[in-house]
Amino acid sequence: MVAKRYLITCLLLIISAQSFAQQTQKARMPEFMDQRFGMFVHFGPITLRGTEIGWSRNKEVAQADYDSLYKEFNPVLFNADNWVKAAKDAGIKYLVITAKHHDGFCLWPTKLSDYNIMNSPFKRDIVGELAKACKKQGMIFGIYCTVLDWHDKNYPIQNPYDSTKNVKGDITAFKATMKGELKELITKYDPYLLWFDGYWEKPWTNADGREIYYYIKSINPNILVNNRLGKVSEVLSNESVGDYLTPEQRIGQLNMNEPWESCITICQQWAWKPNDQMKSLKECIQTLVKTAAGNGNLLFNVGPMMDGRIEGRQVTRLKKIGDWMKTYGSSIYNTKGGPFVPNDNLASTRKGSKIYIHVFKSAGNTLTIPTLPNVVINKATLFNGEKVEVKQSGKTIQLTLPDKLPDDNDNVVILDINQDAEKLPVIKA
Ligand code: FHN
Repeated sequence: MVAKRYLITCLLLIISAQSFAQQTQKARMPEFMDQRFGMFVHFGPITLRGTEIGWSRNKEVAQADYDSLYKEFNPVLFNADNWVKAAKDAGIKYLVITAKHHDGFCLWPTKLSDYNIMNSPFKRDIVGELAKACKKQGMIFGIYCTVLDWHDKNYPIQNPYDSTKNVKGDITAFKATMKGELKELITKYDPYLLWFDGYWEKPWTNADGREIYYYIKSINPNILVNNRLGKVSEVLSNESVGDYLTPEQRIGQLNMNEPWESCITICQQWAWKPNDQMKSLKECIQTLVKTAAGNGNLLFNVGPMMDGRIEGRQVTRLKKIGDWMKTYGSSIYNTKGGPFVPNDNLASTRKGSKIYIHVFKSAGNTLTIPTLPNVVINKATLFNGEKVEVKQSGKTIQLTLPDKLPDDNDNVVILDINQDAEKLPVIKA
């Protein structure tokens, strides 16, 4: 009888913990999605070679060489405040650092492994200094953690390019290490979100992902966790593990029902690469706009150099994005995507009784959009207040744009309508 009562109490506790987790995460998610623009930072000893983090191990860089790079890793010009300032100057609201990537090197003084920053010549807590700088400058702080770890002897896959190097491993011990590291990261740096990655290899199961997910929520139910702990990544379902979707190196489809965030590089590689091809200002701005217009966040990646600085040309590009956001930010932050499905010519965001039409290409100075059911457009203007003529004919609306548009990257027409635009159905433009 006592055992039965004890069992029921435990079950009630777990259920209430789970529902409390869902409630608080539910509260944080809309706030997170209002931020719309984040900075992803891929950083580690591999910057000494300029090849890709994790994946160049056993490829461009021999394993023994790769695993010894930390002995030379000394980013003396690393200044967390400068990284956060570069992000803020771009209009970025949250920052996610790769505390541990697939190569297993830890950028914080973990007790779980000697393969960490305190055993490099640098001997400073990069994760800790970034967490502090973010708090000081009012930037939301997030932490990237790999699931797979090719450096950990308990993880069966030691070299993804050569299965003959696989070992028996011990996933239970591997998960214990992961839990220990997560406990350190959560209790020491209080991250707003945890960004997992590397769930795709055989040794890792959906059940493993779920176990770690509830372990995290048992420490802090508020923490948001992306959908890369489990094995299901395309949808949010009872099967999937995680709070939001993460399309990679592409702008996600318009999705008004499930929170999503696209992670995209400002150059080509995630970690720093000398002379890596960088996206143009127009491409950067239109990538952000099309993501927001699809109702998603953009996590924009930079790879700082081996000396700890973010390349000057990337800082300049970010600043110019910030200049654009200074004018047009209200058409991005705290808005919803739609009602028009983005295409090569236009995209739209909306807030209250305003619809922001983002014009990428227009036929001459006329832009045609589909009529919005039962909607009256009270006024149409550019952001600088210039009037835009509206003519409705049949199923379409013609907007007559000024001959000279104020912005080369993306011009925004504000439609003031007679109702809450956020309640309008999605329409193909
Ligand atoms: O393998 C990683 C890659 O290095 C990078 O971290 C990206 C970022 O989302 N994710 C993985 C590739 O899918």
